[in-house]
Amino acid sequence: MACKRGALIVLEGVDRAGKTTQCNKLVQSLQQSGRAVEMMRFPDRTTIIGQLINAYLEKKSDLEDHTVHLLFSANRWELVPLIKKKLEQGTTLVVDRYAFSGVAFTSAKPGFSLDWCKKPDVGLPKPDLVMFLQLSPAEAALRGQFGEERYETSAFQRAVQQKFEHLMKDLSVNWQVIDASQSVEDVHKQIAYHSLNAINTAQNLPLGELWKAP
Ligand code: NYM
Ligand code: MG
Repeated sequence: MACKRGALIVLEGVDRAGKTTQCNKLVQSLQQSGRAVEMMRFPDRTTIIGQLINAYLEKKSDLEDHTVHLLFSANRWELVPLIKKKLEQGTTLVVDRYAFSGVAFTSAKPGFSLDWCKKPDVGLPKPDLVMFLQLSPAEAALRGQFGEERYETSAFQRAVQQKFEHLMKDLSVNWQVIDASQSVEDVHKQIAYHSLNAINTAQNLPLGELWKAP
């Protein structure tokens, strides 16, 4: 293929770690340096499935826990054709949350194993880089009150953090832990550094499949 593929770059972390701010800054700085880049976020609340998820998160509807887990996964799969097309065209994608949030949030509920939670996302396009914005519950508390959405309590967020820590032990994923307690600018510099490395490496490698044995 003539054109080099874009990189799939994911930002993860508990709520209020600064993912959305940093995704926007990263997209801006990569654009300014002349690179083709677009932002995506999960859940993508604009699709039909996304609207079901949105109503659930806003507590306007109740969904059975397995069901909503599968909807979050389906919301990723429905965007896979677009993700693959963009990457093939040479566009780098900066993604605000991905399957790791899916697994961390559901497995923080009683009765859900990490293993069961990973299954529906096995085979998704594998990110070339996953940056985890690390913020302690104490530091997160300093950033003000939680919103009104489901999952936005400190007890649940602590459980989610522990699940993320399990997921980060998986060395088949290119994890980079970023100290999110630093200034917005300092966090951005590290994110930009890792992203440029990932973009350079990815262009010569085929896109992988998440959580699948090679
Ligand atoms: N969330 C997000 C999940 O529970 N499962 C998933 O697969 C994903 C992608 O949705 N609290 C949760 C994490 C968040 C919430 O995210 C919405 P955001 O970034 O605040 O829109
Ligand atoms: Mg949020």
